[in-house]
Amino acid sequence: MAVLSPPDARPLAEQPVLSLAIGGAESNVACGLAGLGHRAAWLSRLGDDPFARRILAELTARGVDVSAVEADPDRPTGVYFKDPGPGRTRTHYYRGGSAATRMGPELARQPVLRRARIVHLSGVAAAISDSCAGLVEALLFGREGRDLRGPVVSFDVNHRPALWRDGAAAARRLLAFARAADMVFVGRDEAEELWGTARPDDIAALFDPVPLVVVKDAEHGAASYAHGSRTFVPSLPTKVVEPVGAGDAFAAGYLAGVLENRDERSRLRLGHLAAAAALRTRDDVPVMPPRAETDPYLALDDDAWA
Ligand code: KDG
Repeated sequence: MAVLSPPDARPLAEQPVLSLAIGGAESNVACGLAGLGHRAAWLSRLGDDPFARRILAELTARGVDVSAVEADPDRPTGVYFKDPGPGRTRTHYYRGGSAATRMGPELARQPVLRRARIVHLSGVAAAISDSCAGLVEALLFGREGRDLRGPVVSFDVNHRPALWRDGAAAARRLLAFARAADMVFVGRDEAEELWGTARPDDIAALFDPVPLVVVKDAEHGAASYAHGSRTFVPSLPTKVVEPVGAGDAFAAGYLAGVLENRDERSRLRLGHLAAAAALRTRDDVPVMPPRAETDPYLALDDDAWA
C-alpha cells in the first residue's frame, strides 16, 4: 500500500501536509529481510497509478524482487492514512476494491513460491477480500500435510479489527489459518483480544501442533516455543517514535535468523534489533541496521543483552 503520514504527532484532521511512503505487512517483512542481507520476493497486485510506481521503485531500491507483482489497469492501488492520537496511531484504509483485493488462489501456483525457503503470510491478506482469503487458504491448506520438501509457511496473525466485519469470524478464521502454518507470530495483546488468552504459554498452546510459535509482548520481550522448548529474550530498551511496522521488522529479523540456521536466542535477538529500528522511525519500513552492527549483539551474554 501507499501510506500517507503526518510528520508529527498532531491528529490527521489538523495536519496541513502529509508525506507519501510505502507500507503493508508482507512487503515490510520482505524489505526487512532484504535489508538484513537475504533474498526476498513480494507477491501482490497493484493498480496502474503513481502509488504503484512508487511502491515498485522503493521495493526494488531496497532489494526486493517484485518481478511476480501483477498489474491491474482497472483497479487502484490500496492506500492508507495514519492518524496519530494519544497512545496509538489509528489507520484509515482506502483499499476496498483495490487491485490487491483481487488476488486469488490461482496465485498459489506462482513459480517464485516453489523456489522459496520460507513463504510468509499474514492475517492482513486473509482479511482484505474473500479471494485473498482463498489465496491464504490455498497456501496453507493446499499442501500435502506439512510437506518437508516444500517451503516453510510462516503466518503472522496481524489482527486488524478495521478489516473484519465480524470479530467472532476473525477469531475463528485467524486461529484456523495459524494452526495450519509451520511457524506463527502473534502479539500477546492481539491473542488476548481475539481469544481471551493472556498468558504466553497458554497462547502458544492454542496453536498446537504448530512446531514453532513466537509470542511477542511489546516492550517486555518475546518468547519462542520450538518443539516443546521455550526461549525468552527481553526487548531492547528503545525510544519509541511510532510503533507501526515494528511487528513486521521483528518477523524479518527472526526469519533472517531462521534462514541463517541460528539458535532460538539469536533469532529472537535479531527480531528485537530489527523491531527497535522500526520503533525509532515514523516510517513503516525502517532502514535495517548493518549486520556489522547487529551480529556482535548475538554473541552477548544474557546479562549484557538488555
Ligand atoms: O504491520 C504494519 C502494517 O500494518 C502497515 O504497514 C499496514 O499492512 C498494513 C495494514 O494493513 O495494517
